[in-house]
Amino acid sequence: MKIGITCYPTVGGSGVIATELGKLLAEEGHEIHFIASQVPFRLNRIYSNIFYHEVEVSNYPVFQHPPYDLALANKMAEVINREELDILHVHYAMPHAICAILAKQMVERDVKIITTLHGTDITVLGIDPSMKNIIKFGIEASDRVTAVSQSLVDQTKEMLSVEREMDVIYNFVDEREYHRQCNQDLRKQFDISEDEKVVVHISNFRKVKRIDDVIRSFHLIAEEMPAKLLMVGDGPEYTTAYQLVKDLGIDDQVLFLGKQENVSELLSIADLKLLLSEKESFGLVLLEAMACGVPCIGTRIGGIPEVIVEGETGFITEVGDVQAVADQGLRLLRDEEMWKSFSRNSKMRVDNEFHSTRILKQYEKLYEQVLT
Ligand code: GMT
Repeated sequence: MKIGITCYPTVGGSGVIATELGKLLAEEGHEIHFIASQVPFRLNRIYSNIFYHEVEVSNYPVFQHPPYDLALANKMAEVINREELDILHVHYAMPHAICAILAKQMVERDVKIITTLHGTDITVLGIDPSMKNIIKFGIEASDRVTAVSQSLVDQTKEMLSVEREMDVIYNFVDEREYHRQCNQDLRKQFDISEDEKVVVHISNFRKVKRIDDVIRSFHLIAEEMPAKLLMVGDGPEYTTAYQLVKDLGIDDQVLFLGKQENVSELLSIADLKLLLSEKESFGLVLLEAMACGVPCIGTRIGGIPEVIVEGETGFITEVGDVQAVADQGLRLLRDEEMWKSFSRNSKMRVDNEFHSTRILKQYEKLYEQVLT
């Protein structure tokens, strides 16, 4: 098949999934055309059957706001025609789904539009009155719609009053990259002693991630046992988080590592992963951690309970209940047998439910269905 893919090319779960999917599809022999504003950051090697088409936006002085969305639709139409695309798969509804529909109207070709919803396109933008109706339009006019969790399907139906059928296709990780590696040297580099447990948080440090809760939970854990917290990522809450760590006097135990590329190396030295968000349609970072055998504690919201199995691969706590996070974290970190079994179960769950081959097949089946 000839498949166009549009995504946000910078760091973020939706861009990661879109790019990894494109790579897997290319490995299966499909011809892939990325249409985006930059080369997707995970497109880190050459494939003879992956092409990149850059969207160029005119900066003509009369435009108060450069019309990126129209330039994207124009580029999509051009690529659909020239490359004879069968499918245009867009990740993140706003504005990609709407641009794809506009592009389809511009061409003669009966290209099929698949939209994958990733979360904030619905849970944040879907409640913004300036965008709600156009997002609903994009979803309703797509040929097929998928969402990364059942929770996201339910929220989309409820928040946007959408009645159409939507498929749940879960996220996945590339198992070749995400697996536990032995890396004692990295522990030494971070000055982590043998008796210290390593807790990790990875995010874009936005408000929805409730970084304060991560730090406060860790503080309670670190009062009871030697531990270090690795904070990976960057974003608007970075400065506040840094200040809280100072105020709590735990700056020796909390390491802010900024954005990192080889996250699986860091996860390989971790004992516990915390994701305590108030909104999270899936939580790809949980899957990345689980693939590296790291048990997770997450909040009972969105898609998190579809990823973590309570009492088997990790624990689920209520939003804001930092004491419960610390209690469950300590229980797990103190009980070696429990930790080993959670670690094994996590890895097994990724292999059984979220294996890249399984998810790839689900997308391929969807493409075949829509084309027949
Ligand atoms: O806010 C983020 O975490 C980034 C955002 C994105 O657009 O990449 O992530 C969303 O999509 C990811 C991939 O499907 C999901 O794993 C995240 O849970 C989702 N984020 C939210 O729902 C807040």
